[in-house]
This record gives sequence, C-alpha cells and structure tokens, in this order.
Amino acid sequence: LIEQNMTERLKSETLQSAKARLPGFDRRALRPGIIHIGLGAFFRAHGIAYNDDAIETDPAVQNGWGIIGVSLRSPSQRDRLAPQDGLYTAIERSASGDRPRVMGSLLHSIVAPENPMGLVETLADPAIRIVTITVTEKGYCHDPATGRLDPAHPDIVLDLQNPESPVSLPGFLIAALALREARGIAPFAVVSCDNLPSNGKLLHGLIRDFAALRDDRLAGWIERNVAFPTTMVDRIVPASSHDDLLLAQNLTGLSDLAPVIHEPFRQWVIEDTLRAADRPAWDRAGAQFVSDVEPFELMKLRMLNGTHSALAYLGFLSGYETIAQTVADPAFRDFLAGLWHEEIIPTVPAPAGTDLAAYAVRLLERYANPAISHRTAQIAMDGSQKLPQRILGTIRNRLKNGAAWDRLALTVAAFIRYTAGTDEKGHPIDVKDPLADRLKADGQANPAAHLRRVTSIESIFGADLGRDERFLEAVEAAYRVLLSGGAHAAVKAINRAAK
Ligand code: CS2
Repeated sequence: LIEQNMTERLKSETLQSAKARLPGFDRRALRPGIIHIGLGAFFRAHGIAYNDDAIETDPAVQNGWGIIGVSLRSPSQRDRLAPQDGLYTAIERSASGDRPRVMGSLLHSIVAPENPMGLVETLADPAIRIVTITVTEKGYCHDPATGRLDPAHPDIVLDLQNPESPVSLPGFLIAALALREARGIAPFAVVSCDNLPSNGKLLHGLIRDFAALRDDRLAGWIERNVAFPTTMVDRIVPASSHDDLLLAQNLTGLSDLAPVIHEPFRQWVIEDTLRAADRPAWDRAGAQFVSDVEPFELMKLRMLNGTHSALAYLGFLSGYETIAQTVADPAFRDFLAGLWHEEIIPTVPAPAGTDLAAYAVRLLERYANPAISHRTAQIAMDGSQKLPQRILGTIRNRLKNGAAWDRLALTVAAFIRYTAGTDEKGHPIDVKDPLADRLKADGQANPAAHLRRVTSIESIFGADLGRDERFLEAVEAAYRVLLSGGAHAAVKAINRAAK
C-alpha cells in the first residue's frame, strides 16, 4: 500500500510539483503509432528520449507517435510503470551533475505471455506504423555465428506449432504481419535497435526464414512490403539499481519505481528506407538518416562494444566492479589504447565524416564518466551472443591480414576464463549466459581440454575459428597466462611487450 501511495505521485496530475523537466506536450492528445518491444532501461533512455524530443518539436503534428511498450517475458517493468501512467524519470549523469527529465511518450505497457493473441491484435492495429525492438542479442532466436534463424530454438519450435499464440520475437512479428496481410492492412516498419551487425538486415533474414517455414505467399508479401531499416544505437545506460530510485526521488521530489540513468552522449543512425512521412521527426531530435548504416554499426560494435567486453572480462577478473574503475587504472588505459590503435581501428573503415582516433578519445571519456556506475558483470552477460560481432569478426580480419591480435586473444581467453565460473580468488561467478552450462569448466578437465571444448561451440566460434590452429594456439597461450598470473598481470605483460 505504501508503495502504491508513493507511485501514485508520478501520475500526470501530480507532476507539476516535480523538480524535473516535464514533457513539452499534452499527453492526453497523444495517440499510439509505435509499439516498442523490450522495456529494459536502454530504449527508455535512448529511443524514447528521441521520440519525446521529436514530439516536442511540433506536438500538433507529431501527436500520432505515442508508444505502447511490450515485455516479452516478465511483468516487472509494466508493474512498476502502470501505477505511474507510464511516466518515469530519465536522469542524465555526468561529472558536472544530474539532469532529471520526465519522459512522456510511453503510454502504457503490455506483458506478452499474459495475452499473446491480444498482443498480436494490438500489433495488427492499423494505427501502429512502426515496431521498434530492443530485446538484446539473445531475443532474436538466431545462431550468432551465422546470423540465421535457429530452427531448433525452443521458442521457435513452439511458435511453429502454435503460430497464433506466439512466444518469440520473430513469432509475434510474423503472426501480426500475417493478420495485417489477411485484413488488407499495410504492414508496420520493423526497426531493430539491438547491438547486432546490420540488425535490420539480420532480422529481415530471420523473418524471411521463419515465414518460408510457414507459408510462401506470406513470405512473398513480407518481402515486397515490409521495411527493416538497419540502425546503430548508442548511449551508455547501466541497469537501474535500488539506489537509483532514491536518487530520482531526491532529485525530483517524486517517487519513481522505474527511473533510468544515462550518460549525456547519444547517437542514433537509421537507414533512410524509413520515409519521413512514415515516422516521427526523430531527425529533428538529432537522429542521422543515412543510406548505409553498416560502417557506423561496424565502428560501434568493434570499437565500443568490443572494448567494453574486453574491459568487462579482464576488469572483472582483476577485481574491478565498474568500467569507470577499470579505466582509471593506467595499465588498463594502456591496454585499451593498444587494443584500439593496434588491433581494432585497422579493421574498421571510417564512416563518412568520422575520425576514428577522435572517436576513441571520446569513448575513453565516456567510459571514465565517474557518475555512471556501469558494472563489468552486466556487460559480461550473454558473452556467447556478443563475442561474434564484437571480437571474433575483428580477429578474422587480423588473421586474414597476418597482423598481430594479442589483446584480442587475451579478451577471448578472459571470456573463457570468466564463464568457466570461478574468479581469481576461487569464488563462484554468477555467469549469466544462455550457454552457461556448456561454458562452465568441468572440474576434471585440464585447461587445454576445457579450451578445446569451448572453442568447438560453433554458434560462437563458427565452423572456422575452432579448427584454426593459429587461433587455438594464441588463445591457449593467453589462457595459460591468465591462469598462472591473473588478468591484471596479463594486461601488464602485453603492455610491456608492446613498448
Ligand atoms: C554494453 C552495451 O552491456 C553491454 O554489453 O556493451 O550495452 C553498451 O553500453 C551500449 O551498446 C552503448 O551504446
């Protein structure tokens, strides 16, 4: 009850007392035009910020772009957001202070498993013209190494048996598109905002594979009519903690069970297949519409997410809890500079108008933001889904060119060391990964046997790397260094060797 009373205080009527920037439009005039799938902190701090800005540029014209949120699994976000009318505080944090803002374009939220057919109906509503998606890498039910649909994925198996009442992301999209096609309703555009290579193209391929398993005519209609723009999204948004609820309350004077904390920086690059008339004025909020997003995506996945994962595994094993703590260590700064300049940047074609060295400088500033507590353990999650596009593609480039990749090898070894499940003090690590069982070290096996077992997982390492002796030897050597002297010594040894 107390909780209920508190959350009541973020309802529209009581907002005026907030010490925060409020939505610059009348929420009562807002109508839904977008369904967003995946209610985690990221989209609420990124996409919704662009959307609120876009609506504010011209509320009378833009008010058809309210958002209905969807959780594919857990009711927890909806349960927090519903009593506060979908309103929540986004807090921009930097060394110079905190800037709270109440976000207004999320209308209400739906929990898919509570009524899957109801959600399919909502997705088929002609008013819905865009579906945006942040379900993280593992929500796509694909094989990360090949980018193709995994027909053996348990959710895909279920959805093929029971297409009208889906559970998976591809299942919901197909069911809703099928209904729209049958009713003669134009499709929605599908806008993936996850950190996957060519995310639009990838999702398009999954939907094509899935539709072909169901019905060729539907597959043809989707092929001819549905836009899947590729996007690059960027903003550092750590998972919210209990302390963040207190921070929000202290800053605004309002209770909020669903605040999000984010850095000042944001970037959204979207393929211009989405016509201006068919979307909110996200460009007026700073989103870039370009014909080729891939160079932006490659730069971001390799330079940001790749080094994030490297710092997460090596930093965690070295005893650091956050990215900011890790990069405050001069040994890690050296290592990171080498990783960027010697190993990653040579594999990245610069997107038009971008200087990669300056991009790296900016990234280091963002990582070092002392006000953002981005936990190494959070970034370490789901490594089996992340490594292929963040690290392994870069390694393939290096191998092809016969160039050095010591720091990338150490990163792969640190992933294997971390997911084996014990830290350097012998304490268990809570490994969160869909393949956790297969990554866990078996107490009986020797290190070389464990390494061979893990590198033979083709959904991570592909059919090539696990059989490439150059790859196996380098990763094994790095793994032995990690086991004998620990992660911090391994990082320092690489720095020394490079001098
Ligand atoms: C991070 C990303 O959690 C992770 O794996 O690397 O969430 C990263 O913070 C964002 O992609 C930044 O845009």
